[in-house]
Amino acid sequence: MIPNENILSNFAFDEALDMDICSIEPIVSGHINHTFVATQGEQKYIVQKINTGIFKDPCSLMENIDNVTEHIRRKTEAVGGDAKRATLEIIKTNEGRLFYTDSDNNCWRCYRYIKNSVGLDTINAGDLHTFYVAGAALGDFQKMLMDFDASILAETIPLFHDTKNRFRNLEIAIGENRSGRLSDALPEIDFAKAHKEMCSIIVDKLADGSIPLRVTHNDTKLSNILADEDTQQVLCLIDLDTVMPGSALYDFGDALRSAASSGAEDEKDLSKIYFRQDIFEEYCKGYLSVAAEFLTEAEIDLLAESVIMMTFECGIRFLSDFLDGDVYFATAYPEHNLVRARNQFKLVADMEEKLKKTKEIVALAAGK
Ligand code: GN1
Ligand code: MG
Repeated sequence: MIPNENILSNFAFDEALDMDICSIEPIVSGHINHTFVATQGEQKYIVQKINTGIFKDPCSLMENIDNVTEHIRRKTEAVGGDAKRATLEIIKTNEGRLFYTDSDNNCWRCYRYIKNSVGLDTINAGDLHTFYVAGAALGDFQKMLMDFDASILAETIPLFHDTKNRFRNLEIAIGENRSGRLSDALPEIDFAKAHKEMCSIIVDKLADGSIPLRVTHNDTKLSNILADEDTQQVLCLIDLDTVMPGSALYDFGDALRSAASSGAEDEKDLSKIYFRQDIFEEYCKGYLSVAAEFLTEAEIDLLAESVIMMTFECGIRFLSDFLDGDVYFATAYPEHNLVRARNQFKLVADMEEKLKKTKEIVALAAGK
């Protein structure tokens, strides 16, 4: 559904958008929300329809984003930085609200497009230094939010990275077999069951306090890091929908799940999918160049395992959704979620084989 004048006229843009001259282009970004770019002369905005099937409380979602972006804006200004490029600016509605609900109950939000910005995934693909920069960007994000009061954040998706709960959901999906596809996924189900104990690695340590609760981004792929197209300097992390209290390990592990894969998340040819330890090493060095000062020993000890765990978690989420009949992730063809699950499990198996070396890389980068 493309946003029309009835929707766009509710936002306090610099100048009202005139549908005769304004262009609205859909952009493919992620599996969850619908995203468009609205351009009118020099003005450019991101317009998104929030997926309220998944984000059931859009008010809390937008308050989270507003609170976090305000914190980043204040801190950036305090050190004389350019706040307009250090975080996305929410364009409020004419009534000063953070999003607009249309007559069909669709929720819309707008951000100012940061000029000359591109996703880090599109910069110098293949240049290892990009991964160092991405790791440092995650460290900076976490550092910037160290003094943010995480208790004011709502859990926009409850139990989002509670991997034990994700596994329980998989068991329910297997038991219910709602799509009737169970027999297509038997090897993947076996793989998941054989790795069940992996689910407790982070969750149990968070629960018993041996690793700290921190503000986490929860979707740290390279395309969610914006950089200046010319200077290639990192500007900010975007897609703050899942900013919640959690573990720094979620963000590190999830970033490398995608960044350190040799191929796309839905590559069908599994011979092309393996764990890029060279990328892991660069990212880890960049990350620890910032984060070593605030991470605890226990967190650093789990960095290598976190990558396996987060890849496994994503795999079981895709597998559950395949068994449930593709009710969560957007899919382009019927086996898409199964292809994704297989792909993630292939990566898990390769990461497991390489774990000893991966841990040595972490220890070296941490100066141990
Ligand atoms: C979803 O839609 P996107 O790409 O931003 C998902 C992430 C997964 C990712 C896998 C809210 O993110 O957790 O890692 O797909 N986001 C949500 O590609 O579930
Ligand atoms: Mg996302």
